[in-house]
Amino acid sequence: HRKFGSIVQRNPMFSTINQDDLVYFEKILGAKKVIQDHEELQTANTDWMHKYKGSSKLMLQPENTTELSRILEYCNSRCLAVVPQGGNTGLVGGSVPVFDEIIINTRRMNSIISFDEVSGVLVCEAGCILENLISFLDKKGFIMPLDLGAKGSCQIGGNISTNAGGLRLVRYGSLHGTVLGLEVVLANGSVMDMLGTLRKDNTGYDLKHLFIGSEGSLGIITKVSILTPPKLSSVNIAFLACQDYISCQKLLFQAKRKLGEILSAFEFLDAQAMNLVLNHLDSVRNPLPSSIYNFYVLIETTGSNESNDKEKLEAFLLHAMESGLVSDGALAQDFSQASSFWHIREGIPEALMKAGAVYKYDLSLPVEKMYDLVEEMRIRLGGAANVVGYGHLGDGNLHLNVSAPQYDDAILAQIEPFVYEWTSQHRGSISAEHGLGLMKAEKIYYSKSSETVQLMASIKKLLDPSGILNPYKVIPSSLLS
Ligand code: FAD
Ligand code: 2HG
Ligand code: ZN
Repeated sequence: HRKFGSIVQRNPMFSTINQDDLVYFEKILGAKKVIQDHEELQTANTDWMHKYKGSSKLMLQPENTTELSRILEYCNSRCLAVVPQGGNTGLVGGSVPVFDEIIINTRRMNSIISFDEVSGVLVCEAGCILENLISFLDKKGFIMPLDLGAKGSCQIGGNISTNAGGLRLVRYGSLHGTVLGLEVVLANGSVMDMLGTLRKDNTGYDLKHLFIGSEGSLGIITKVSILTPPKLSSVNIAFLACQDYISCQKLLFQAKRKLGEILSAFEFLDAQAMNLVLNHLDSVRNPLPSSIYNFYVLIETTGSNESNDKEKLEAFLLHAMESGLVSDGALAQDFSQASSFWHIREGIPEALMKAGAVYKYDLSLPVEKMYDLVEEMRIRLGGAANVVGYGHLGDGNLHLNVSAPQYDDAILAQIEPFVYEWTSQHRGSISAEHGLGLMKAEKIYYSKSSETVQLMASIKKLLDPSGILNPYKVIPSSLLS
């Protein structure tokens, strides 16, 4: 089984499903939550990019923690491998089976359990779709501390399992800070109630952190408690053009100082990313059509004083233009214009999909070095592919994407291992926010020491001795056999 450079073999220790298994699952779940329909399975076996495809014959959709616990207890006793799946928007091949693993989809676990308007703590089930949580909170005058382009499909359980970063991390921090509690079902079916709602709790090891970002390899998240910030009245968005990357960097430096307490997003895209969106997404219009620029920056501010915030942002922009950092810019005048600016940035992954084959790299790098990699990659590939750079500049997170008409081993050989070696040499991370999944399980050593990886493997073996949870992902398989 060859998946974009890495060869994986089915672990012969795993059983294959038989008639007795199906009878058991139907008995505990009822027939409608035991899915064998070819079309539904086809969708669930295929990832968002249509790059990773499994061959699972079974998807289970438990409705509550008890059902999920009984499924896992049984799978563990039978040595049946499983893949936890939320919205299936993951970008590293982590959310689909590699072979015939049973898909455990959390979409039916989608209730909001409680919301405390004083503390802003939301407690809900893991299968709640992010956008539904955003809408629920909006009515209460709150927002989710994370936002991302996949919000219409991704689930909060999937977000936490990947430790998704997204568009507002620069302001509200990572999920390791905002997730206050989790309920998790372990491989053997035992339910870990860590669903605290407290900001502060230093009673021993804070084990919930093990499950934030572990991509379903240690347990399945069933409930979540998360701290949500109040919705503030004044939001402003500017779409700016810069002629060179150094200006983008200087703009970030200035924005952190001059917009500090109201800065809520600082995103960038290069001309190649802008062109992709303009060429492939019908609804997108260029807000700065008078010229072609090398870089675009999207700055959002969120605060509580409309006149003050706007004045502050306008003064910042005026200064940035006068000093030559910004060549052109537009300030959204209403909600619809603000959405159209966001649509450009959030639409890049979709535009890349429409353009053909895509090789994705999600890297943390020192901001001053980040764009050198994009330029070096362009030189390496010559005209063979379109190299696109964009991402969460405010967080030091580059999304390097290589777009080609079709997948081609010769292109891949030009990109890897170069991209990982380069990142490692600059002490970056080969997975800033998407996770390792199947794509990068074997590449973990580029970002982690062997002692650290060994400890991860020991933890995995402790929590999941038979290795049934999301096999072949995150940790090199050789360490788990
Ligand atoms: P899935 O894709 O279903 O699963 C992801 C991983 O989590 C898998 O390993 C799966 O096994 C595991 N998992 C899922 N649910 C559970 C659970 N309940 N318990 C345990 N394990 C579970 N990511 C960012 O960080 N920032 C972005 O800005 C961003 N933007 C995106 C934009 C687009 C258009 C797309 C398609 C993806 C984007 N992503 C982004 C990728 C991101 O990882 C996912 O969108 C999201 O966090 C995954 O949620 P999901 O419910 O779809 O999970
Ligand atoms: C984003 O920020 C997502 O848009 C996707 O994390 C990144 O497509 C990518 O490489
Ligand atoms: Zn991103």
